[in-house]
Amino acid sequence: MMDGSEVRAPNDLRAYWMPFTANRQFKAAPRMLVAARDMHFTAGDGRQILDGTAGMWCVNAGHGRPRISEAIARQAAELDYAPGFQMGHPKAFELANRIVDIAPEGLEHVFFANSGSEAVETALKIALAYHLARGEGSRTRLIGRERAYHGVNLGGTSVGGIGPNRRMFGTLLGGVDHLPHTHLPEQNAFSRGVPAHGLELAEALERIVALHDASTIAAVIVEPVAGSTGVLVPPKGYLKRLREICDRHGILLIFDEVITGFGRLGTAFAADYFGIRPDMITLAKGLTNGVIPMGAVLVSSQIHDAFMTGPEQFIELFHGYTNSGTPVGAAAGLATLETYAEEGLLTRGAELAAYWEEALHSLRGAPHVIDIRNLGLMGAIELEPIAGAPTRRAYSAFVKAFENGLLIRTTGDIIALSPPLIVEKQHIDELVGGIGDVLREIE
Ligand code: PXG
Repeated sequence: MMDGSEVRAPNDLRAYWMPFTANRQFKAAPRMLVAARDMHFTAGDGRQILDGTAGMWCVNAGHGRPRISEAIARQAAELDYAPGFQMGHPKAFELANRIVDIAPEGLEHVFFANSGSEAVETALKIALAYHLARGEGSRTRLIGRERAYHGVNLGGTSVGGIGPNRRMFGTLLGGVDHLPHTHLPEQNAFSRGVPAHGLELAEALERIVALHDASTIAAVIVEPVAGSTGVLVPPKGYLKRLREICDRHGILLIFDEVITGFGRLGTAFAADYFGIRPDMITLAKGLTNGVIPMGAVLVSSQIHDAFMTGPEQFIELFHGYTNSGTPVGAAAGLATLETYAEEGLLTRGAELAAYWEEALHSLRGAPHVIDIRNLGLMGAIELEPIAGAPTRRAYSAFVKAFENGLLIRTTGDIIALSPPLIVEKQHIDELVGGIGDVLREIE
C-alpha cells in the first residue's frame, strides 16, 4: 500500500539540496508534511496543520481536490505526453481558451511554460522580440522594481529587486533598471487595503525614461501587489499612473500575477481589481491549483499579431519548453478552472475581504507588530526585528506557529498570509487568533 508511510520517516536527508532553505538547520529538526485535504496539511507526526498560505500562494481551491487529481490520473493514462513543437493536443488549446475567457479584455493569447519563473522569462523575451518585429529593435531595456520577486531565472532575477536573491549571481542582465519600491511605513503603516500615500513614486518611471530615452526601453514588469517581499499593496492610483506613463512612451506593461492571478484579490486577476489592462500577464501557481507545475503568459492581440506577419512556414517565436502546454498540466488546469467556476472561488475573496481585513487588523497592538497590510485575501504582519538579528523573530514565529498547528510564511521579519480561497470565517479566526498566541509566546 502506498499510504505515505515510506516518506514519514526518511532515513537520510542529505541528498536532497532543498530550495530557499537553511538546509543544515532544517535537517537537524525537519518539518515534514505527508498529506493534505482542503484547509489542512497532515504533518509527519500526524498533527493537522491549518494552511494559512495556500501552500506557497498556489493551492487556491484547497488541497486534495478529487476533480483535479482524477483529471490528472485520467490524462496520464490516456495521453501521457505529446510533443508541443509543430504538434498539438486538444486540451492545450482548450485551456488557452478557458484562460482567455476569464482574462481582461484584449488579452487573447496564451503561451505555456512550467513555472512562474519561466512565465516571466517568456514575457520578457516576447517583449524584446515584439519591439524588434515592429522595427523598434533598440528597445531592449527592461525595468523592474526594488523588492520585486519575478522568480529565479536570470531574467527574472535581473528585474527582481530582493537583494539576497541577486547578490550571489554576478552582474545579471545588462540594461535593466529598477523603480523604487512603494513601502512607506512612516506614512502608510496599518493602512487597510490600498494605502493613501505614494502615488508620486510612479513618477520615477518618467525619470528612468529621461535617463535612458524611451526608444531604449522595452517593458516595465511589476507585481500588482508585491507578494514575496511581504505583501506591499500599491498606493492609490499608482498602477494607473504606471500604465499612463508606459502608454505615453510606447513601453509595454507586464503584470506578474503569479500570486495575484486566479482570485487572490476577489477578482480573476489583479488587473480586474485595479481596472488596468496590462499588455501581458504572467501566471502560474493557481493555474493548476499548485498541483502540476505550469506557467503561462497572457498576451495582448496587438503583441501576438505583430509576430504573425512573415511567411507562414516560418516559426514566429523561437521559444518554448519540452512541457509547454503538456497534457497532464492542461488537464489539471482545466479541472482547476472548472472547480473555481463551480464554487465561485475567483470572486469569493471579495466576500471575505472585509472579514479578513478586520481580523488581521485586530492584531494591531499585539507584541512586536509594527505594520499590518491587506488586500483581497492577502495579508502581512510586519514585526519589529530583534536588534542585531534581523529575521530571527519572524523565523521563531514560523517555527512556533508550526508547533501550534498553523502554516504561515515569513520573509525577513514579515509574516505573509494567503489562505486557500475556500477558507471559512472560523479558519480566519483560528489563524489570526493563533498568530496572536504565537506573538505572545515568542521573544
Ligand atoms: N513571479 C511572482 C510574482 C512570484 O510570486 C514567481 C514569479 C516564480 O514562480 P515559480 O513557479 O518559478 O516559483 C513567483 C513565485 C513566498 C514564495 O513564500 C513566493 C513564490 C514562490 C515561492 C515562495 O513568498 N513566488
